[in-house]
Amino acid sequence: MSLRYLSGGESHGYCLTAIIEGFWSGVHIEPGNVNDELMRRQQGYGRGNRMKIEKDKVEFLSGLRYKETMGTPISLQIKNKDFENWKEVMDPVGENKENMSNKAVKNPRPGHADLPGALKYNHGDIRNVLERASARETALRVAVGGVCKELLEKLKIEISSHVTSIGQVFVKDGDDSESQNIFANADDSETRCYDKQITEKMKDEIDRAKEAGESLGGTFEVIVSGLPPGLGSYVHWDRKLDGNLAGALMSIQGIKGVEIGMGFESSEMPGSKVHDEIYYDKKERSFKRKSNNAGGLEGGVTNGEPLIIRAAMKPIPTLYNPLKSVSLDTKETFSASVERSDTCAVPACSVVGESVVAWELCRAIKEKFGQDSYEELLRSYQNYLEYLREV
Ligand code: EPS
Repeated sequence: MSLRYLSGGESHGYCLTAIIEGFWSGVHIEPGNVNDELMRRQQGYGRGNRMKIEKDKVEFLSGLRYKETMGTPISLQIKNKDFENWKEVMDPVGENKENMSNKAVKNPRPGHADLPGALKYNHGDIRNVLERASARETALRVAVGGVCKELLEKLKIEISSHVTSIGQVFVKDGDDSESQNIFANADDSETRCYDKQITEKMKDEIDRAKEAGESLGGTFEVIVSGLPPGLGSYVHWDRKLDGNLAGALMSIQGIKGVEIGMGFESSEMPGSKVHDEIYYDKKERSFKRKSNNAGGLEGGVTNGEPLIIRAAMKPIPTLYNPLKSVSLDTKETFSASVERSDTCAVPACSVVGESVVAWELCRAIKEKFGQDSYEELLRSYQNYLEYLREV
């Protein structure tokens, strides 16, 4: 039994679409909640003009009746409002190819999928690559993640995120990143940073980059509370939850690094400063840790502590002061193409991060508990929690 989904859609095509298969029946999905997630992704200081055009809204086409899942494939779509402006260029069944070649892209952007994508699929027009490689696709991942969050919330599993740096502006070390306030404040901040002063510094950094025709990357942290121990597995490489989570985050456009818990820093410390001592909480009848440097995962399995995972996003490759590149046709040196773009999309990316983590957690829940309906799932989930208290 597994949970899977496929997606399709180009950035300026008619719509983005996904089909989720293997999702439990009997789960109430509130489209408004999924739309709230989509809205959260569209926020963030440093986005370009595209976000003024789009107002992402999910449409469910199958798999639900009266907002309740049936266990059948859930098809959903998000229309691209900008398609109206790109109809002639992006027409899936157009006749007049001239309309298409008017907007052909020939000069690949360093750092983008442009060149390797064109070489791989034998495209003379790089638009065929960039339309799909674009981070527009992440709107869909957030919609799928929104469906998953509806289930996770019922199991009292909560996912949040916040931005920890943009360019050279960092959140100070030593802050307690598990505090509830952080996430409420992050949701109110234009850069998803919980600290008001640092938010202002991040905005200045973005303004400076924009003025210089530059783009900026940054880091963010996703934290999940309420996870039971035992999701994922140590028995085989492809069932290790840390590997699957890292893979999911790395697959987001622009992500160049992922770390869990203490991450890279743990390689610089002696073992006694890294590993989290175990004690037994008699009142709660559960095994606990005095610290959480493992970030909630040991051996690819959740250990009952909050999951803490961070990702680093590189600066967006589209530069208004473009780097040198080579024409696909003439091989002459040119400035790379300038497509309209964002200066910084780290705040949006942190919401995408939550969504891909939500998906991977639902997959791990399906793997451990299986079941077809929500009622059955809840029963076996609760039985397992009771077993843990009796261990
Ligand atoms: C993107 C380029 C921009 C971004 C886009 C990702 O799009 P456009 O070329 O239409 O201005 O706005 O992000 C989104 C559309 C989105 O929804 O996040 C790119 O090249 O990756």
